[in-house]
Amino acid sequence: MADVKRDALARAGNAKVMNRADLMRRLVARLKQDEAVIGGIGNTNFDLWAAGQRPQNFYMLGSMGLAFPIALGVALAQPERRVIALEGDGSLVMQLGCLSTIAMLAPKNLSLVLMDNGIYQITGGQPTPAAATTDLVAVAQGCGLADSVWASDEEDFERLIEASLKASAPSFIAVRIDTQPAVATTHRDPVQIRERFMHGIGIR
Ligand SMILES: Cc1ncc(C[n+]2csc(CCOP(=O)(O)OP(=O)(O)O)c2C)c(N)n1
Repeated sequence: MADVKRDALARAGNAKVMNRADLMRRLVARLKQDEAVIGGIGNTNFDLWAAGQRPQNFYMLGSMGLAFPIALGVALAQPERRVIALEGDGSLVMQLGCLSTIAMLAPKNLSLVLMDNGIYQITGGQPTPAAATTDLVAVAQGCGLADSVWASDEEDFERLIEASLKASAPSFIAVRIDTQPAVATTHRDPVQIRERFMHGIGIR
């Protein structure tokens, strides 16, 4: 485990600091059609919205740390559908246990994307443990998510996303991002968001 942590920290240290909105556009451009995408509270949500609204997108409002658990539920309920979840580092720290559950249940169709800016940006920029002591790729690996890596730059991110969409095990892709604010704000209508998503994944 010491080696795993050292390797992960080395990759984190080498990872380019990228931009969330740019990565989100690259991610959405790689989607084929039916993939479900779950945005976490705040900035991942906002930049996903800005990258182009799709009925297969779900925008989590209000509670930290629920993007990965919601995505796990969708992935288990619809094993034929690829599911991508986006979460901020502060939110993931609040809900770390979900990584163990995901590793144990091991849905083949789930890609987890961590947007790590090292701060709780939306509430004023307080530092998260990810900025100081906690390497979330090492945590994910320790939880049993073997396919967990830091993206080294934008091209690496696109390659990792592409690979994860074809993978037969859950994957965890972490990116270091800058502190640019999100480029838009999700329209806050929870009922509409839920209904649109249910239609989008064929439940309604
Ligand atoms: C359970 C819970 N605790 C606290 C908050 C207040 N809150 C909303 S967003 C946020 C920070 C989120 O940080 P992170 O996930 O790193 O995303 P970022 O803002 O950096 O994009 C906090 C503390 C909340 N909404 N829910």
